[in-house]
Amino acid sequence: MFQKILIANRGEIALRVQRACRELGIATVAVHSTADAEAMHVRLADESVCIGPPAARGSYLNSHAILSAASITGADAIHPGYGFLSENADFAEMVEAHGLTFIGPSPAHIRMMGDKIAAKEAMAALGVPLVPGSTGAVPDLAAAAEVAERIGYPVLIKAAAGGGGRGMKVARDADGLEEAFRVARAEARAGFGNDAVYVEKYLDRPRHIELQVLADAHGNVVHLGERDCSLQRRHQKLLEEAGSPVLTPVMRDQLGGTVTSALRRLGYRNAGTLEFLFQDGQFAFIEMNTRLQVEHPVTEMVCGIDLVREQIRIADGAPLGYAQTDILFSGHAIECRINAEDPESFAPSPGLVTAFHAPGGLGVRVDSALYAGYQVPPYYDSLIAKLVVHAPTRAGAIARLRRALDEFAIVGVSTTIPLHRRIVDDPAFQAGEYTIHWLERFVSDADRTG
Ligand code: MV4
Repeated sequence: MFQKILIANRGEIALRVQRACRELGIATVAVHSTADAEAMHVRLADESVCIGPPAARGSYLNSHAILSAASITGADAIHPGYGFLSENADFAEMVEAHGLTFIGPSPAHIRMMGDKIAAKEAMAALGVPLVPGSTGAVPDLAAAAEVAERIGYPVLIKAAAGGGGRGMKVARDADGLEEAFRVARAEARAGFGNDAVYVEKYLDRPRHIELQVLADAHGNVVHLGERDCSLQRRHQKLLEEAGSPVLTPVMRDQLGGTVTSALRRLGYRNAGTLEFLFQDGQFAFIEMNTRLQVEHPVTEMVCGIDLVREQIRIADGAPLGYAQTDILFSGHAIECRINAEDPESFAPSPGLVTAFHAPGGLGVRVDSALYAGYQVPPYYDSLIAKLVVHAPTRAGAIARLRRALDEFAIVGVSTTIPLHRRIVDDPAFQAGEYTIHWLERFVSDADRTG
């Protein structure tokens, strides 16, 4: 087993990885920017190394500084967390070239899933359902028009190098196709240096449902059920649930069976998440994430499996040690992302946290690196805490969530806690009836009604 792991991240996820390391008896190395010298992930690590200036490009994205830190501290593996270098195939390759272990999938699989066209082709060939659309990239407007006529409007033009909502344009009809194609292609070239685009049928009211998988280096693949991540605004998720309010155990088993057999044949290793759109009872694969995700705790709560511990064991070559039938889904979990943001305008709200009190009690988990006296820096993501609740039923989880939100006190910076309180009190949310468009309407309706 590894003796020492360098955690190439900050904030709550750096603490999350440290916790798994500590339970496995592995020493931890924190890296930090000059802005994070007083951060909790630095205080709680066994050792820490300053790797550069506040801007992430010079620090948390500085692969050379991170590899140097690993080298001088004698770390034998690197956990990238989420964001930053977590889905950078070149970084994973450099880590391996230095004789260290990258705690994640192979560079080849990271690279394949980073190319959305390659990811879809691979999944389609392995029997995973897709949204109707072009087979691969469309070379020109005529080819895009041909596909659109075949599948019917509206269609979406997506960038092969996109993902997470960047580089997409809707064409409502044939008249709108030329502009959508031209703009999508120009944005893809400017944004990603790769102007390959593809066409998909536009689904107008889907839910966003993703499936968590774990795969070891010996061909064992299991799924840990789904998360419903439909509650989002401008591609920023705000609240996630496990399981989805609209999935039955039979649907979960069916999707899980398709996905695990595909990943077994692909030779995938470590943790991964397949993203689907779900509409009219049908799943359609859109993308795969080759990292640990922000919302992984809801899956941990319903399965009782520590995903980071599993990532580390898998990277060390250990077999999973359990089969699909050993994984039992128990109860319902909900996560609220608490951001240091104005709950009305969503403008970032960095600054001094003057008081901090986290909720507790049965079925409540708070993942956060916050403390009273901490200065939330303006340079990074505004996520400051994840409130996760677990209860036997969805209604029980909602009641627990409301109670925990009322206990939560963060003073000095504005947070999204008031917005979460309004969401949990909403009848449509309580009924589980929402699509990916629900939250944007909910927020703007509140604007109009004051
Ligand atoms: C779509 C779609 C509708 N139809 N594809 C946005 C992010 C990227 N991961 C894929 N996205 C979408 N792809 C088809 N064919 C709608 C979205 C979409 C979305 C998806 C998941 C979560 C939030 C979203 C918000 C807006 C649009």
